[in-house]
Amino acid sequence: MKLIENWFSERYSENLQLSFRVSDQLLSVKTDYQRIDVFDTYDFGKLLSIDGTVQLTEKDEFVYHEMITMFPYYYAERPPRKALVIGGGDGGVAGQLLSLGVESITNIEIDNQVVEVCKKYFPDLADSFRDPKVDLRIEDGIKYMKSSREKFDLIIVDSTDPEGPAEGLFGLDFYRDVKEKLSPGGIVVAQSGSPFYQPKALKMAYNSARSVFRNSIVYTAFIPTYPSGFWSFTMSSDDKLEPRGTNIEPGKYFNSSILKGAPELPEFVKKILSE
Ligand code: AG3
Repeated sequence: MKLIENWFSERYSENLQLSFRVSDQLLSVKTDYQRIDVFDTYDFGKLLSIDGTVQLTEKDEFVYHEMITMFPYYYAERPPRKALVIGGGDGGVAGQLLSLGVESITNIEIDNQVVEVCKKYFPDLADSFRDPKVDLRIEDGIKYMKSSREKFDLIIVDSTDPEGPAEGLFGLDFYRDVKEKLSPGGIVVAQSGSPFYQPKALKMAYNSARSVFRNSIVYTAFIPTYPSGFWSFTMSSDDKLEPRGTNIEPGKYFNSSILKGAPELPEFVKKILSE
């Protein structure tokens, strides 16, 4: 008989948390940047947490990874051929880009341990790093943006929340550097937090993006294991942002109606963006 129940909880506030019952804790390491934990949960499969916040679970990672790659992919005027991923040390974004046929992917992850942990516990995602089309570099994304001379058709910022190492990825300075790295008509997209619980994160990303780019749109997706289950992404370009509606290959979440509908925002989110 099992006497003890184990739970992992992400704390949203003093008064609120989301808890997963776990059958096992597979790993807990403190790296130079953050704490990484892997749990085996009953309902969502393996779960990766960084500094106590859910990064992905086996069961629902597809929503986030499809929406941060397929969505901007089908907004680009021409199919993007060269992409840059900032963060994304689990390999999920790189994997989606490969499935879309992107020819060259540079992936800049600050924490080597995230990559190592994901190779071991989430091989379905991290195996994308074995593909020769993916150039994985362990480097600070903010510094890379300042030093590199390369240009990209699509830049994807797959970061943690704007606390700790990722904070600078939501700021104006970073977006100025991003603009320099985009080829003509290029698109940048970033995860921008839960509009309900993290309106500041969304505001920060949106305001930074808007000060630098001619066009920015916010779109949302349903991600059950992230705070409030309702998540935002901010996408920008100096070119017009319009869906390129042809030959859409649906994913498990993404399809042509989501491409049209995801930028439709509830009133409280519009309010955050206009304040
Ligand atoms: N990166 C975004 C995770 C943000 C989650 N925040 C939270 N749980 N408070 C996900 C990495 C997946 N490639």
